[in-house]
Amino acid sequence: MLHFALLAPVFAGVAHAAAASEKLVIGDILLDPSLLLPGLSNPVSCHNTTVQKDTCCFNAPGGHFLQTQFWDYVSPAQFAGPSESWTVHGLWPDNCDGTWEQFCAPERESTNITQILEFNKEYDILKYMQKYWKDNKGNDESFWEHEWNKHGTCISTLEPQCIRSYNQQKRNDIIIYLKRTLSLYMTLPTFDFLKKKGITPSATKTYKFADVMSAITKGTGKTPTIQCDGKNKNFLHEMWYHYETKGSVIDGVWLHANADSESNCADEVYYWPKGVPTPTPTATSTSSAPTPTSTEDKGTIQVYTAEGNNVGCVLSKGTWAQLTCATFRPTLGSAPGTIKFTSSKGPCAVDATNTLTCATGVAASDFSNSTISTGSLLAFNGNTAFSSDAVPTGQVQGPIFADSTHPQAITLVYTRS
Ligand SMILES: *[C@@H]1O[C@H](CO)[C@@H](O)[C@H](O)[C@H]1NC(C)=O
Ligand SMILES: *[C@@H]1O[C@H](CO)[C@@H](O)[C@H](O)[C@H]1NC(C)=O
Ligand SMILES: CC(=O)N[C@H]1CO[C@H](CO)[C@@H](O)[C@@H]1O
Repeated sequence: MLHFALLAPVFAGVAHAAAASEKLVIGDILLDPSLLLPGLSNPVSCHNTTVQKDTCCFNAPGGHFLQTQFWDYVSPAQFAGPSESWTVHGLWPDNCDGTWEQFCAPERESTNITQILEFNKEYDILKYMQKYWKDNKGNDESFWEHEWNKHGTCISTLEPQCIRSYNQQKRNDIIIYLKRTLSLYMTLPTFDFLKKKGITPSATKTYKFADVMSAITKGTGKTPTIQCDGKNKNFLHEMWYHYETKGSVIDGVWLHANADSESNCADEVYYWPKGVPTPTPTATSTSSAPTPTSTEDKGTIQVYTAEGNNVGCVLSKGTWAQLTCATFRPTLGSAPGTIKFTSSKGPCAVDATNTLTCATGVAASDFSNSTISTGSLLAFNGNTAFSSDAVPTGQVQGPIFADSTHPQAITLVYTRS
């Protein structure tokens, strides 16, 4: 059986994720079961009881698919994608026993996926991929190539002889692989599945892994594989959704399936906010009580944006700027497990308008801290989110608010000098 690769658009996918208003139309992949293409009468992949000769209409040996997603939170170096969306990793064909093939056709590997998309005038797809299919080291093109070369070339129903209008210049096999990956991804809003169950990114609390698992299982009806990283495997990092297919990857039906591999997460996990500096991998808790600091302890308070960029530091009055950093001396706070700070102007407090101020005569406020690679991430009332009006430039000093009410989201990191 052959397929037409590029017929009229029949499927409009609505992008889930960050911006509900964001829509992407995935045209050109047949996805209308009413057309009842021949492959749809084939058995479900991995459930055939006889040998299926036509692997253009039956995915084999890779018949168990994974649409994999990342939560790329490692800041500031390796975080990627919108702060309220998981991002695409790829679409992988596993064999029915959990093993898999890889790099199946060296002659069909690609080194120019961006150019191929442009050649096909698939500018919307490219733009969407640049936002949601992110490499955490910043090299999206080579990440896309890797996914296609390693996994896409192993999908039997995408081999050129299965695509009737296959065109060597257009590389319909690659285009279909990308589009199918995205069309599945758009129906798998991991961020929203979790949010519905009250699981949202936080630098201060952990979640029961069982609750994360059940939120996702509720979303699709089947169990995912969830991957965590960090030394204690307690930071959510990857979500793998499983499928079996009826028919081809081009126009077949996708059926949610249970995981074919184990999750590796600890019982309690962090869902770390993107843009907040990451704890060191050895940190097991971000809310442990600070130990007494010696009187010689002093340092600066660095300001980071939500994108994880170090854009300035706190000055002696409690404002911030891209100027010489003030020195702060931490001492134990009045509540257990907290610290307070004093600058040359006096104790630092969050006042009635939620503004940070250091001046003589004010009663120092308690901050909690957690150890991260660059220092101590500060929290006020358990919240690490601070804000300001904008990133101040030149001699300008900006106010710091101990809440998220102002447009420029920032975090504060005490760094011992
Ligand atoms: C299912 O079909 C594939 C592809 O033809 C074949 O390799 C496999 O042995 C079949 N499974 C069974 C149980 O017949
Ligand atoms: C992509 O690279 C291949 C191999 O070098 C080349 O033949 C093809 O013309 C390139 N495609 C585009 C659209 O640039
Ligand atoms: C400045 C300060 O007190 N930092 C503390 C933050 O918390 C860690 C972990 O408890 C302590 O080791 C630091 O001294």
